[in-house]
Amino acid sequence: MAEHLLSTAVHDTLPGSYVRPEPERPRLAEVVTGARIPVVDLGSPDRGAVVAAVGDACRSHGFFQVVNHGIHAALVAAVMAAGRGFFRLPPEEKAKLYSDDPARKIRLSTSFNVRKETVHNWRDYLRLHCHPLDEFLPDWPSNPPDFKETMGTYCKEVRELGFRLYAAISESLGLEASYMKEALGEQEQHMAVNFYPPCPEPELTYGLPAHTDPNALTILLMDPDVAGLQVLHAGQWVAVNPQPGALIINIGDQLQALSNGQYRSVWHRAVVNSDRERMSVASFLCPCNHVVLGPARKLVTEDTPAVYRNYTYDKYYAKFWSRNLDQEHCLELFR
Ligand code: AKG
Repeated sequence: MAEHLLSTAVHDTLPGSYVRPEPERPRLAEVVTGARIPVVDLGSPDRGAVVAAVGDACRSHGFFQVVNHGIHAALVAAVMAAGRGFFRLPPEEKAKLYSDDPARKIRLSTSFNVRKETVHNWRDYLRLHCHPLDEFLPDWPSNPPDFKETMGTYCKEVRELGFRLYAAISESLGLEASYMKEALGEQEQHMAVNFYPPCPEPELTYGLPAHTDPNALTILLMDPDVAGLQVLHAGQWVAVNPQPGALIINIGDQLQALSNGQYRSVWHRAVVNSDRERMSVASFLCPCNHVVLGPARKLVTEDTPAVYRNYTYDKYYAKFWSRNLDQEHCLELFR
């Protein structure tokens, strides 16, 4: 129900339904700060160097930042402003879009899956299907007034950026540049505008608990000056502090499968803080629902047998939403 939204009220105490059991808490004091996840300069004229840097980052971290990515800083700023403007709308206006049904293609919701979960997360989110854009745009929020145009333009540019990244990722695996894009079929695209209000007891809860992304590739835009995203690297949680103007890229479960496990869909989480609200905009490129997915043939050899069974994304995605966010991915192992 819409009254569950966190963004409609100021909170002085953390309700019990958000409190994680002691062993599951974020242990913020143990998080590695000041480390940098790899940076890839997409503006470099040296294609070989870009492909090598993407491959290295996918192997070592599963996460990287891209700079000189071609999406204009003014558009990025407008996207953040439109998102914030949306969450500042009066409660009655936001209530019109509220739904806790994961099957709804346009919805404002809270936590992750309030129908299933036992402990909630300190997050509201606006989830939008984005492709084909003309099909969904009419039902997107019409407030703030520039929301549709700004977010629509951003979605198209992000999609193109994603396709450029697929080419570099394919090449870095020794595949044709077109491989990933073709293997994933006519792709769906979703967007989550995540809003994390200040939280009275951030050490007891999460904005989003540790998870891997079920889609193929995620392009994340976030407040550069409010920390919150953390990635699991070498057994430790590492805080991500993006360079100004950078976008964060991560490999999702589908690229883990297509790469036959060479690239990992890495665990990440969002923590909250007591002083400042935080916003992020996650763009998810997803496979076509019905194409058969599985390890690329060229990557399956006698020495590197197929790690995953073939499957279709519609079944995969249904399984993803039927469980808790912080469970192991649902790729089925051969062994
Ligand atoms: C997601 O939307 O799946 C995220 O992981 C968002 C992380 C963030 O807000 O930094």
